[in-house]
Amino acid sequence: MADIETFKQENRVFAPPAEFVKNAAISGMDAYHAMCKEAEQDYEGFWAKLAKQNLQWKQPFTKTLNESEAPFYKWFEDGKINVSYNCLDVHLENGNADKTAIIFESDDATVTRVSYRELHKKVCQFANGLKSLGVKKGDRVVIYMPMSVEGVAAMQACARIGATHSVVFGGFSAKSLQERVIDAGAVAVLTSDVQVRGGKQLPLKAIVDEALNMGGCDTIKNVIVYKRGSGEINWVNGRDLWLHDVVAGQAETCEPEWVDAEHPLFILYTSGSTGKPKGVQHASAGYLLWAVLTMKWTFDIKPNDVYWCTADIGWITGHTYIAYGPLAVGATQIVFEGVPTYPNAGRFWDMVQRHKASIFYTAPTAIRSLIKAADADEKIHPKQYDLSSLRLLGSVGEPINPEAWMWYYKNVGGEKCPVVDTFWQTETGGHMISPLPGATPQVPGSCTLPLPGIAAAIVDETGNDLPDGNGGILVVKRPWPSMIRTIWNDPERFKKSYFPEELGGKIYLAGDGAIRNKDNGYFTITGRIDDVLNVSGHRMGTMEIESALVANSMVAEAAVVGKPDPTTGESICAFVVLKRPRPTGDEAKQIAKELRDWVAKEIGPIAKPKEIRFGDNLPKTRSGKIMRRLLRVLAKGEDITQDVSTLENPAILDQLKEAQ
Ligand code: 6R9
Repeated sequence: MADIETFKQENRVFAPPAEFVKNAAISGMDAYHAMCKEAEQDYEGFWAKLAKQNLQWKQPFTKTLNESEAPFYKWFEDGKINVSYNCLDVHLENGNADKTAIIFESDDATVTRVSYRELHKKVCQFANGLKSLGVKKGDRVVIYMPMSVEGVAAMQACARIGATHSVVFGGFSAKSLQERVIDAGAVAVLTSDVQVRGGKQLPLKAIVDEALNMGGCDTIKNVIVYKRGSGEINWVNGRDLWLHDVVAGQAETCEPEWVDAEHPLFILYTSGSTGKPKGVQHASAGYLLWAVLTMKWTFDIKPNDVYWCTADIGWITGHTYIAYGPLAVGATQIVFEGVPTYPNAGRFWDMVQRHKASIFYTAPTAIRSLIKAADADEKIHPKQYDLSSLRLLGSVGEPINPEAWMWYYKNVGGEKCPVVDTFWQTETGGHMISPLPGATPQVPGSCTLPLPGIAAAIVDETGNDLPDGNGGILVVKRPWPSMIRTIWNDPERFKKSYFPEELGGKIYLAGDGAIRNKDNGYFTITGRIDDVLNVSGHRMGTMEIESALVANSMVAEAAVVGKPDPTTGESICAFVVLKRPRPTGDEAKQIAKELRDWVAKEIGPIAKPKEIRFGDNLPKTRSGKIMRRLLRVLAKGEDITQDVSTLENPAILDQLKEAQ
């Protein structure tokens, strides 16, 4: 897809429209620089002021930042707060009770509107129901639910009673779910009978049953099931309860549980460079503060906006920019159950048109697949729809190639909407590097500049600053309120992964490479520097997939690498050595299919290798290390030009050259 024009255009600059600048929360670059300066001059004062202005505290904090146990930083630690109170009750008190909080559109396009008053009631009843089952502050609750008002309410209900939620994306397998339940020591699973996507009902409760039957999940007392579908499901008496029964007759108000600012709001598992997913732990107040500020700064949210983030609540984007941020600022948002291609690939544009969405936030992989679809079928091209309600576009999850950026800007935004390319991570809690729509001139493919208060920098392997124009390691030099607090159950891994000694132990290592432009200081993310892949904006560890493959009794050895893919960004390519002789032809095809299905069962369909190549061995150094660098070249279909003299078995490269 990328053509040479793309690269010629990379110096194109798109200034925000004057009208946008005039009304923006942060208006013009001078305002941006002034805020950065304020943060630099009095870092704690900057954050303290914002935390007082933007959050409602039960008990105000007196200490802003505690660095005494760095890198276990604490923010606003003696303050008391409740996140759900800040997302719901505040709007009932300020006259916005009847404002629409959620416009829910189901897979089959049934639309339900829920006001702040109604959502508050739903959350309170849900919270009271959880309490009636004995769920209390500090307990962990796993949420394995589809995109739904109930899914958002489940997260808010946990926050209301001080239970720490761990949302597991509905695409993860029983095995992945079981591992997360065990690691978190959860007391309950909130799920639904099915999820509906693209006209099909897919089981969810059955996967929960399978996970809990695998053993080790003894901490689970209840499974609460939201009824979404129509069919019969398996039922475990005494453990399983319908959500409608749990909430029936519950009081419509629920006094929030006031928790310490640092109380863990949630755990969200994400992939790292080793086999085991990391339970990223976030705090309450600091996380919420950044969710609110970035809604205001990056999304320039206004009372009349119709905001739409297309992420799933199973990912961090769905946490910060669906379940918490938009509610905390009292916005009206669209929550969508379905997929972008059903009933056809014009679904997003049709929905923007029908609901008059004004802010639209999606992933480059979705944009690229919709470009393809629009090229193939004029009828679902964005130009066929009235998208004039849009005023701001956003991108998240992976680098957006300039060509996709330009298409988005022109065809969706009508060349009048700023595009905010937001760089951030599960661990950062919210946006880190992004244009401000009413200030920053945008350059396609660059996430531009750090947000005020975010000390992003580019360093070498020993932590020294690199001059602009040099590619290096992306770090953040000062703690910020919404940063990861620890890895659940594994503080040592937290230190090693994010605050490595090689970099001095106090600066945050993002895990991405980046380069800063010499002229304007703009950042461009060059991709992960560890063994983490990004497939359709989903993070996956190569080691995780390798462990799944070798867990199959046929497999002796496996190495997984990423291969550039025009639609999904990267695709998964696995090199596999079987215990039996190397298969070819139909046998190879058959075994490759079996292994793909195996990985889907072990981790989830999103982790299925697109390509599997079999060899008698893998390219290894004399000390036995697999040379993944060479495998990446082979996966791309390129010839190896590197020195292979340290390779023990160079002949193997020919065998692995081609896909079977
Ligand atoms: C929010 C989210 C994080 C990784 C991150 C990076 C990539 C995200 C990006 C981007 C370039 C952007 N990434 N946004 N790369 N430009 N605007 O996606 O969190 O799932 O934890 O993934 O995604 O590689 O390190 P998460």
